[in-house]
Amino acid sequence: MNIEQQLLEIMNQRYQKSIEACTESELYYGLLELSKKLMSLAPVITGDKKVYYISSEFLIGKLLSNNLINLEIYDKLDEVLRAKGKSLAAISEIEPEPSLGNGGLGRLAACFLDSIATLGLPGEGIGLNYHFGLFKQVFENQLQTAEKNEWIEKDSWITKTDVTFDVAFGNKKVKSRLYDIDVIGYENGLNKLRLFDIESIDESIVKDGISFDKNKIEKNLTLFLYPDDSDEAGELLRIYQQYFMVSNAAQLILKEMKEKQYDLKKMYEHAVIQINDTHPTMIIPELIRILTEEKAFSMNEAIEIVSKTCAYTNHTILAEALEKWPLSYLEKVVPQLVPIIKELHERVAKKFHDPKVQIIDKHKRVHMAHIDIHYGFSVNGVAAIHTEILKESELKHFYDLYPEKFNNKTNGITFRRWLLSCNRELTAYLDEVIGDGYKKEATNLEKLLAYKEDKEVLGRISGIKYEKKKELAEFVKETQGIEVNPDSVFDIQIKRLHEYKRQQMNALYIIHKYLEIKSGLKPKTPVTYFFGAKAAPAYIIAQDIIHLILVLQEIVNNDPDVNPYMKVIMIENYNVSKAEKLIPACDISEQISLASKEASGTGNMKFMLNGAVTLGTSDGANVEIHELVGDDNIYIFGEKSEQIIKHYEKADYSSKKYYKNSAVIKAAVDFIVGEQALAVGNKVNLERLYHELLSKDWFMTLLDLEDYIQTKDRMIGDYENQEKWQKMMLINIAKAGFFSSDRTIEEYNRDIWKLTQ
Ligand code: 26V
Repeated sequence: MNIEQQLLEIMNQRYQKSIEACTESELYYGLLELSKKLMSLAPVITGDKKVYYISSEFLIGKLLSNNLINLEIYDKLDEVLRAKGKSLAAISEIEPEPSLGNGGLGRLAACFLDSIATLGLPGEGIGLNYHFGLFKQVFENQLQTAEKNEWIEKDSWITKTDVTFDVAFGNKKVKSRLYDIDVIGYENGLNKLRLFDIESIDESIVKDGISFDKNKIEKNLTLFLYPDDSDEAGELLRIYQQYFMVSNAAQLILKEMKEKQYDLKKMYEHAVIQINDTHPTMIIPELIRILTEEKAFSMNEAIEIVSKTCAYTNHTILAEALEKWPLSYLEKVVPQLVPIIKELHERVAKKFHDPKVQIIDKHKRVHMAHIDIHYGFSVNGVAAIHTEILKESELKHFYDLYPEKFNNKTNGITFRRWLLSCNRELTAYLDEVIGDGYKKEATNLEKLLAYKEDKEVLGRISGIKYEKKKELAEFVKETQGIEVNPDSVFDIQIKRLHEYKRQQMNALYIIHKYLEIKSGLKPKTPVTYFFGAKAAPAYIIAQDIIHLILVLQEIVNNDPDVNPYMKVIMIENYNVSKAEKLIPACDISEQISLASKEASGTGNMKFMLNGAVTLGTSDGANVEIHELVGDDNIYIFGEKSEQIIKHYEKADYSSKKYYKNSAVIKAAVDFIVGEQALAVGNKVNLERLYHELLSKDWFMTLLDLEDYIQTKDRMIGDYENQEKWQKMMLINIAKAGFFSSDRTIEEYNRDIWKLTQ
């Protein structure tokens, strides 16, 4: 039976209707059934050794379109449905987006699962099945409010398995169940994402917004991703979640080892565990505990086996994101791990006397990253500059001890989602011009360079950009009721809200432009400034920055003097699906973190691949983008990481100095607490942000502000020269091949995992 007949049969069985008569929703569920059936027939990827990618987040996005692409039936189905007056793109919209991740770390895990399967490598993701996941963001009175994000439906990609385990904590025991989501490689076989849940979950304990009783572990353990940890109960819950994740992972891995009759002594020949940031670190003491207590290994043997199996990826140098749990909390939640952790600590303390490399510090806090580094065989950063900073400053003391463990794996993105699926028009045109070889070997995109002076090709690429801008404008009109001019420059900053990412610097630029226009300086080119960002509910200054952006949206968009020249759009509840609409429509990609602070960034890669030009600091993967496209095809500004690190060492940065010495900076900062802003916004939020910028400004916004303004003005000016701009677009697309996550995964496999095929 061909695909069309199979779909007809499913629709007929489910709804006794023809395709023409079915609703988009009915067609979605029919296609879900069809895809699941086809995926179940795909060959399971097997091998002697498997990678287990343990992660607290998997930001997988909607799956229908991607799975159809990877099954190689998207185009055919698109054609069949179109002939019957239906749109596959519209049908795909029906799917609720899984809420299993927060930001870059979770999205990277999802891209990696796609690439692992695409390369035919045996591997699975292991994580948790959060019922409400990351909160849903709703704007009310120019403030972010948080609601539960209900995404799990009866009929979905998730398959309930009959695998259950017991997980014991110090004072209680819960039963877990395994749920699977199939991961199909592009023109390849099948792997799985394994998500654990508690059997006794109780969704009804969530009261207004996202509040719930944090002490009822048996009911709440898998309700939310990163529940508020501003009190002790919240921190304990995080530890419960983490141990639940790794206890299940350990039981699953050992179950497989047993089924395959592998010798546990040689576990590392069959399993490699990639620890995604510090959240899954307890897998190390947990495996050692099981091997010594239940499998009769000596402590020495157990430590050796586990250390040869586990590898750690660091995703941030921000001290506050490097987890340090009070030993007393671990004693409460996982007392069974405490003797193991103490033993691991003792061994380190005996060998090394430097307090900076100890596992338990003098305040009796357990440094999770230190466990990973001492007792794993690999430590990797996620972009060249990030790994260098780890080696030379943040983790220098460890690098001195174990230089051989450190390696870099510059992040990547799956082109299936971030080009083939989200920008079908550009994909089709690239196929026409350079053939489709880039889909298997991404660096083939360089073939495009032969056309960098070709007016026809440049015009077509820019025409596709214009179509995507019109689509985004329509979407914004429909969802948020704001009129957007597709002839304006689309300047986009979408990422988690954090002071180091400096959304506040972008906001200050907007204020500066607004004041310029009000004073009569009319720009040639209109610009639409887009933001998308969620802020952790307990992160006060981040909430204030969102407030400022929403206040600016209100002021700017309702001022007829400036309206023809600028608009501000804060996208509500930014998520993967919205990124898929924003990225193809972008002209200016904002990557403006304080140098040294953004480990890599992956949005920067997605934008580049879709023909946006980067406005960025020398940070994370921007540095590698810069090297690839050259000075003429990127706009780099701001102080370099070496200088920034020195500022921190010397503690010599004073934001007030910049404020006093520059009339432009002063005017922009003062606007935050000026009459106009206070007429629209809240005094408390705006004043707090104003004082933060003047008294602390830990991430040095004012340091780079003038350079940012000048560089951005020059960039917008260059947009006028369309010939120049289009060439930059083409070169960015052509050079994006390096950032395919297939390349990243090949490197992980070559240097760390060493899986045989
Ligand atoms: C830490 C914490 C600490 C407690 C509160 C909740 C929470 C959530 C996440 C994290 C880890 C953040 C690390 C992270 O997301 N890093 C990002 O990783 C991306 C993929 O490597 C990278 O592109 C980004 O630059 C980096 O910020």
